[in-house]
This record gives sequence, structure tokens and C-alpha cells, in this order.
Amino acid sequence: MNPEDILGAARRLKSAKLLVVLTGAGVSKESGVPTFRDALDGLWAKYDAQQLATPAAFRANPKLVWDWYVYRRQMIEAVKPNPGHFAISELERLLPQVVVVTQNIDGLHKQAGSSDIIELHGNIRRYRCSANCRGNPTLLEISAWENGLPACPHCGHWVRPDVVWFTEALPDEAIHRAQELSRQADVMLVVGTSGVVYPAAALPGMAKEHGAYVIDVNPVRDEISTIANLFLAGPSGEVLSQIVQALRAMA
Ligand code: BV8
Repeated sequence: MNPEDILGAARRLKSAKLLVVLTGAGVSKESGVPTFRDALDGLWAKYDAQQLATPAAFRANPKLVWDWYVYRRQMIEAVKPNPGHFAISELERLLPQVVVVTQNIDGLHKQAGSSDIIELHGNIRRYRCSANCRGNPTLLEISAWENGLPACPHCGHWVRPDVVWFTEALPDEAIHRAQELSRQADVMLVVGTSGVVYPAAALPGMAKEHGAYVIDVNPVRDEISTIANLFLAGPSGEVLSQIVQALRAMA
């Protein structure tokens, strides 16, 4: 990692009145959570996440999809935020306004202390009635989530995780606030996303169009690197910690 680039990124962040941090599955990788595009392992190896995370898959085989989310939630319950999450939450203490816009459903940004978080794709620990029988969303308290697919206590339809599946609309409030903030951001820090899933993947371009400086952090080049002003190649835990260190030295 080129120290000049780290310093350059820290200087840009230092001058930002509004920093938007857009994260994807890569920011949780160092916590031990496989990314969305990592081949699924174990008993899920024969499935493609993109096929399972759909309403069609749930309609066709609700128990299979439910069990997949139980498996992922058990994995997530067993992990902790990593230095990348903690660096992002520390930015809030070093800069005037930081908003985290995440595609992840693992809740690790909140656990790491970030306070202004937009969850574009929902949260694996929240459940709702699949028919939204009491309004959208009909959230339900499900304590025995490991004991098989439950039915909604109000209407009997299957319960589902309160996450956004492919072909489903993102929560209005979440995506509209994320788009509004992207247009206002002075800097957008993009961390750990392949930049292929829309409408989230359109946010960096939107920010750039409105004058933001876009920094992309990923061990490998991704769809966002091509439009970023600065590409920092490396794992987010390392890169973000170095940026925060440089920022602290400027305080
Ligand atoms: C929508 C929640 C329309 C579930 C997720 C045909 C029909 C309908 C829609 C479409 C269509 N064709 C395209 C679309 C749009 C579609 C889409 O974008 N498809 C893509 C695949 C082409 N989008 C949708 O369907 C969205 N809805 O369009 O609705 C609509 C509008 C109005 C009314 C009705 C309908 C919904 C998209 C949301 C899907 N849900 N997650 C769950 O998680 O189970 S998306 C899923 O992918 C995860 O959230 C994940 O975060 C996200 C994006 O992936 P990434 O986060 O980028 O993860 P990925 O694995 O790809 O990359 C990880 C990166 O990390 C890599 O680059 C890697 O190099 C890097 N990395 C690795 N290690 C590290 C690291 N980085 C840093 N540090 C490290 N150590």
C-alpha cells in the first residue's frame, strides 16, 4: 500500500463535511463472513446465492431458503466486527458527518459502533410476514428461528427474513436517503463491493456526478475502481486502519 495514497485519502477525508461510506460484503470478509460472490461452501456449495436470494426460490422451496438464512445467521452470530468496521466507526469521531450505506445484512457496522447506518438490503436478524398481512413491513419477533420455518401468528403465511431479495424493491426510505446523501457527499469511500448489484452500485457514479471525490478500497479492481478518483488495493481492515492512523496524526 503506497503511503502517499493513504495520505492523499486521509487529506480528502479531513476536508469532507459529509462523508458517505458505501460498503459491501468485502468489509465483513476479515470477520470470517464469506462474500456474496465467494462460492458457497459445505452443504450450500451446490447452490448459487443469487438463485437462493429470490422470492421465486422462497415460493418454490421456503424451507430450503429459510435453512440457508439460519445457516448464514448462525455464522454471523459467531463472528465479530473487524478492524475495517472499527475504523469506519472511528471516522465518525474524527469527521463532522459520516453516514454508512451498507449492502450487508450482518449488522456488524452497528456492533462496531457506527451510529448513522442505512441498511439498503435489510437485516438478517429481522423477520417479517411474507404476506405483510398487517402492512409493509409486518415485522415479527421470532425467537426460535433455529427451529424450522415458522408461520405468521396473524395470518399463517410463512415468515421470512426482512432482507431484500433480487427483483425486490429496496426500502423506499433507505434508497432515497442514500441517493440524496450521495448527491451531497464531498467524499464517498467505497469499501468491499464488486459494484455489480443495483441500485446500490449506481451510488458512486451519482456521487461523482455531483462533485464527490470517490475512493475505492478493494484487494482487486472492481466495477467502481474504473470511476473512482483513487483506488486503494488491499484488504479493508488494513487500508482503513492506515487511513484512520494518518487522520489522527493530522488532528
Ligand atoms: C431491484 C440481501 C427492481 C440478500 C442482496 C432482472 C430483474 C430484476 C432486477 C434485475 C434484473 N437484472 C438486474 C437487476 C437488478 C438486480 C441486480 O443488480 N442484479 C445484479 C446481480 C446484476 N438488483 C435487484 O434485483 C435489486 N432490486 O432491482 O428491484 C424493482 C424496482 C422497483 C420495484 C420492484 C422491483 C435488489 C438487489 C438486492 C439483492 N439482495 N442482499 C442476502 O444478502 O441474502 S444483494 C447481495 O449482493 C448482498 O447484499 C451483497 O452485499 C450484494 C452485493 O455484493 P457485494 O456486497 O459487492 O459482495 P460481492 O461478493 O459481490 O463482492 C465482494 C467484494 O469484496 C469483492 O469485490 C471482493 O474483491 C471484495 N473483498 C474481498 N475481500 C475483501 C474485499 N474488500 C475489502 N476487504 C477485503 N478483505
